Amino acid sequence: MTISVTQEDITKIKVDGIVNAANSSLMGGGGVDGAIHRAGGPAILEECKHIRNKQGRCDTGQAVITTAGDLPARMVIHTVGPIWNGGQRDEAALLKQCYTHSLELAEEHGLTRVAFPNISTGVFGFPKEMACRIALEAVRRFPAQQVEEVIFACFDPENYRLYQEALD
Ligand code: AR6
Repeated sequence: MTISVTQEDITKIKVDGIVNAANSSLMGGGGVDGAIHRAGGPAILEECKHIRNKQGRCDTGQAVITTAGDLPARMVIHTVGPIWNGGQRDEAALLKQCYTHSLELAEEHGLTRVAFPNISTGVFGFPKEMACRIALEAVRRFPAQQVEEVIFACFDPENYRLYQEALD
């Protein structure tokens, strides 16, 4: 599996699947979640509502999948990162699960190229350096069969630098 990093808006990336850093309501929000729903149009929210009605809220560390509406990507994987709470609430393990569960969904749906944002490192306050280490380890250890390429779409310069350094 190839791992790369780019500094761009994830809503502009043309891959099979992009990952959304959602919240457990699945009803949209700010940050990358807001950007994805804005750019993707109402179809994504409609599918999220359908999922909500069927299974209820999405727990932290879990992921669900929808189509991508008007986005150039084909599918959106919505995962719920942990809110940073000083590290005492299993945040690291939960963040790792976000990456692993998202990749499992990608495998199930035959997605070969997947782009991740830096889950939990915005509003949810997860320390960026630790999040970078966890994300890379989770992706590297994932036993991928379908997924050939993972792209880390870093939006802020600090995350971009961290991933670049870690991948060098
Ligand atoms: N493309 C790629 N990355 C982005 C984009 C974008 N268009 N916009 C922001 N980021 P955040 P969280 C980066 O806050 O911390 C929402 O309200 C941003 O620089 O989007 O997991 C949800 O509904 C940061 O590095 O997600 C939840 O309630 C990263 O995306 C809550 O925020 C994650 O920041 C989730 O918080």
